[in-house]
Amino acid sequence: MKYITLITIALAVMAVSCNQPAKKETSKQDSVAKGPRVSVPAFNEDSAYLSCKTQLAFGPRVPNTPAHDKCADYLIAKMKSYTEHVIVQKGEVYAYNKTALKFKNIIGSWKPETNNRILLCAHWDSRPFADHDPDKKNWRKPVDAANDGASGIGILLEVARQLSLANPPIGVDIILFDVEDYGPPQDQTVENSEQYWGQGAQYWAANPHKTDYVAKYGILLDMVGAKDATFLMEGVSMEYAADIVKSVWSTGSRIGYSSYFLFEKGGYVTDDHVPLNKIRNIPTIDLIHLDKNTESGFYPYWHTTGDTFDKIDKNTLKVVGQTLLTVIFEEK
Ligand code: AHN
Ligand code: ZN
Repeated sequence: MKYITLITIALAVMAVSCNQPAKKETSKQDSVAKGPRVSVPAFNEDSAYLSCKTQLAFGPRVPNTPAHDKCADYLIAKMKSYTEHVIVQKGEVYAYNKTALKFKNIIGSWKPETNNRILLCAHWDSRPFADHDPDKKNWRKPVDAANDGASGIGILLEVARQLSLANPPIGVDIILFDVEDYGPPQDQTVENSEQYWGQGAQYWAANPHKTDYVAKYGILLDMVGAKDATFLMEGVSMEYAADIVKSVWSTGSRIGYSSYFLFEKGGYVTDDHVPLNKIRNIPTIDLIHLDKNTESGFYPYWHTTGDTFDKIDKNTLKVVGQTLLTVIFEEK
């Protein structure tokens, strides 16, 4: 099944042909010259890379396994080393097959007293099923989830470290969501299957860690570590938060990363940003590697046993991490 539907492609073609101005010719000189407007810390890609590696060393972080428990302890300890404001939201949700899944959403905050704030998030659990592996024998094996999980978390932990060193101009919450990736295997028919994806985020959206929680906008990272990643403008993000998409893409392009941030519409993805937009009304974008040349529409090793540490590229971690830090420190 093609995940990015034909309708989406038709819409994308329309959007490109009707709305998009001709791609601006920016010379290399321009993008180098127009750096950040304010002083922005330098994102350390080695540090993000190492924390990806540490997550993978636990083994696949599949809910209800020892690797999942140990990884949670690691993430909580790291977050507590970067801010005194850490909340671990624990609970239980039910998988498509009625398995009770214990989860931990891990929330770190900076300037918790202000409502002038933004939210950054990614998922830290690993998918139990490599159901898009080219070899059918692997469809019930877990995914190492180097890119699909660990990359976003590695970047957010380094952003957290930077926020512990330099006070941001606005409030920031970093949420490491659990149980994103326990949706039904693609070879099984399940009714209303969308409800079984992004369950940690759904829980948080219905039960935020603070009553009356507000944020100006949110940025979700998903599959943000592969070499030469391409970030298309994802459909749900464009419906709910087009101005945020455009501004993040512009910032990334301006600081020199225009080959990653493509001003081109991609398909609609069922991801953790959906409940944030629909339940909590926080305009939230999905910064996700969408590939025009794969059958799934995603990064080539998505939900395969090939989503391993060797797929992680330090340059891409730097691109995403530096763009996020620029977005944060240019806020007012
Ligand atoms: C679905 O496969 C329905 N959504 C993709 C969201 C996802 C899974 N992102 C990473 N893993
Ligand atoms: Zn996944």
